[in-house]
Amino acid sequence: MKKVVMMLSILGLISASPILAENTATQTQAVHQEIRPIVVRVNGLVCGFCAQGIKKRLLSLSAIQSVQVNLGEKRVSITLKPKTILTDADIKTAIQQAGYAVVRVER
Ligand SMILES: [Cu+2]
Repeated sequence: MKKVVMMLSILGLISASPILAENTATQTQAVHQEIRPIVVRVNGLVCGFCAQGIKKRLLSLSAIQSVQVNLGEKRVSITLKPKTILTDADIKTAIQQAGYAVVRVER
């Protein structure tokens, strides 16, 4: 009986933690939809203002579900909507239109 109570309190702690819950959700999505983000290295991406400009431009493309920017690594992660296609050229054009240059696209 003691064991059951302990298990329940551990489970309670896990579900109460938003960070762990988010990680679990991301992993579940990766397994079920097999969607891996496209990683784009961007030159000149140095501050939050750059990040917002790039995000806004990319999110205006209908194939893109979400955009995450890592300023430290000058990296933009793009997640596509299911059953959509986005070419490297599409990405390069959009980022150029935002005023930045793509170093490379990693898939
Ligand atoms: Cu900036």
